[in-house]
Amino acid sequence: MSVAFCGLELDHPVINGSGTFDAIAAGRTFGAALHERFPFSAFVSKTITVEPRAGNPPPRLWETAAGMINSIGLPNKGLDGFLAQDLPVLAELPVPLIVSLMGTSPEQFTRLVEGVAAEQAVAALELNVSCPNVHSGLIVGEQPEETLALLEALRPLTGKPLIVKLTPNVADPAAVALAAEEGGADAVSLINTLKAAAIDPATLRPWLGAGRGGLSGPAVRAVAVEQLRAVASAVGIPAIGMGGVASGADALEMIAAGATLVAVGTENFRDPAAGSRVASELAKLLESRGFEGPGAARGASLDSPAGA
Ligand code: RRO
Repeated sequence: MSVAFCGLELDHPVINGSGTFDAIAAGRTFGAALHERFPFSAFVSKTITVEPRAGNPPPRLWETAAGMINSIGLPNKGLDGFLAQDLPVLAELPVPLIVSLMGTSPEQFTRLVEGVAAEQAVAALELNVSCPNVHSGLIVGEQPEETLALLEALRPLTGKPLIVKLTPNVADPAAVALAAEEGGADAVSLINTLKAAAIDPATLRPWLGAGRGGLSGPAVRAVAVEQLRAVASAVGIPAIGMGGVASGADALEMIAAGATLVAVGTENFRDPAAGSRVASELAKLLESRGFEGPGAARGASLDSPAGA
């Protein structure tokens, strides 16, 4: 089940989606058992920004049929708070650490990359250019030109892997992925959440404090599979596939759509051990289907699998 990803050797292909598993809180709850049976082969932290943020006004969650809408709004301690308080705890995790970053300008991204990449405990960086819940006037990942310019600014700052988290809220995600690759990204991850809203049936006003949010869970999986196939067919860099993965069969579908790694997101809220379960179900499924490992099934659904 081991898999090579951007120079990292991972025990299996299942990781977490950023912001869907609080490893620090889980450590307080589960103690040593968390490290003994850590559910993911690498850990992606919740996105941080340069300055601390309080997040969006409540309510921040709405449960939908087969999913949920979040309007969390990126609450975090800011770069200095993360480095001082969170990183020392996350550095103790038994798997490689990927830190997720978001800025509203190239200068902010530069400060974040410079602050984080120098830390020995950080294996790779994920650039979140796709958060639907922070309204800065420009979502970099909605435009290939902005994505390319951002990568050209950040690429010289670090030799560590840069993963670009793509938005599904565009007509052509493959064009953005290609721009990320051209700018020197090492991998892409997709999908972030789909723009969504819910109306409070009692008041007929928007339920979420911010008026809208991002949809995740099984409801979005078919959208993710379509976009993953399009992106994996277009680029030569590896992709992390996510969007409603809740079982080994879902993970195999992502792998067949071209994913090198698969991230579990919303399902972690229902079952904190979902990552381990998805990985073991995937292992059994691969074996029963006669695949030697996840790599053997990668891109099986594509007309021209990557590397073919
Ligand atoms: O914090 C959030 O509201 C959030 C983020 Br940063 C993101 O990238 N995707 C999402 O659905 N929510």
